[in-house]
Amino acid sequence: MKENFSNKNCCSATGSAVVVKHTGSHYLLSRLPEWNPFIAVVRGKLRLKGSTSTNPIAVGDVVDYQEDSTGSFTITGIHDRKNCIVRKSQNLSRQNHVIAANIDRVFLTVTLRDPEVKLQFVDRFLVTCEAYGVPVTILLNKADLYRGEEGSESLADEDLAQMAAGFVQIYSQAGYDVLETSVTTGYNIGRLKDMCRDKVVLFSGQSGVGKSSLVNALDPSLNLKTAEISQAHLQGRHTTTFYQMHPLSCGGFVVDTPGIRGFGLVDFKKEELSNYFPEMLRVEDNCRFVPCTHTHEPGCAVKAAVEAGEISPLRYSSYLAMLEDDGKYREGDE
Ligand SMILES: Nc1nc2c(ncn2[C@@H]2O[C@H](COP(=O)(O)OP(=O)(O)O)[C@@H](O)[C@H]2O)c(=O)[nH]1
Ligand SMILES: [Mg+2]
Ligand SMILES: [Zn+2]
Repeated sequence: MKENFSNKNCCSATGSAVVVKHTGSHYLLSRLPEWNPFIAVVRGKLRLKGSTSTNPIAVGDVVDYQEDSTGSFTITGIHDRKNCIVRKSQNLSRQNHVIAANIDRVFLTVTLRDPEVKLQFVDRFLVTCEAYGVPVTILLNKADLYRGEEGSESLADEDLAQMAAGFVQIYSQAGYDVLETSVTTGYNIGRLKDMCRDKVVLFSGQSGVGKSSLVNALDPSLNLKTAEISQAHLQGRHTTTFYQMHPLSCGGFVVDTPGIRGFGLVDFKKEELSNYFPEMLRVEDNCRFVPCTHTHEPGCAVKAAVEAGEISPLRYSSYLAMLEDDGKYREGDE
């Protein structure tokens, strides 16, 4: 085949690149970490390497592309995914929708007030991240609501400050990183920037916690809309929702998922659920029975750890509630 030099501006005739946007009919690809998006299309059905199933291509997927003689690009293959975030449909078709692939870190954003964090929502979300193999950091945003001015001893709100300390304690004890942030004061925004550098990250959490504000604080040029009431209408639907990746001026890339506050709960076997609670996974080898559901079995190391204060009783009750639910929980059930 003769070389085609008609589209030399950014791309060679074949190669691999990352999907940075999907808009119904076509995809935008860029060879990260370069930011030079170009259009590509899929013809026919693509098979995932090493898998017999067909699957839609998601933002974050690494794909192979080929340029044809007219200078347009076709996606010819998808690379294996490091991880992917799947959203279960709430309708009867039970179809799964891949939100994003190859995410380096999810920032689960919560606030103590406006809106008030629901621990069961947090715990379900964390279980989902564990099941998908996506590293997660919890951002406790709006820290200005309870923290005094930098360098001063005074606390803005003692009660809220105590709740914050309790929250941080529960989740650090479970093995998660919790970063308190404030867009208003800039508190820990620098550390957040450091965590995003050269990574593909995603912000998730309930509406109103400050996801868009945080992303704008990382890179004001993105100018994402904040406090958007219309977002409420997007929740629970995904037909009109397109995901896309934005480059951050501080380095790294953020996947924007409009209207998504959680990912729903994955299907799991009852005896596997505790594997998705890191603090239970750590001790369950010492349970007398294998498998152990950590409910009624004698000699249960998890229950012993709860009684010894090594596992938070709140986390344990979330675990029990999830066992009871039997996977019935779906996103939007807050
Ligand atoms: N006090 C305070 N308000 C914040 C902070 N971050 C965001 N907000 C406000 O919270 C509201 C929701 O923010 P937005 O970014 O739209 O939340 P999103 O729905 O998660 O994207 C807006 O009114 C923001 O100004 C913060 O750190 N402190
Ligand atoms: Mg937003
Ligand atoms: Zn047990």
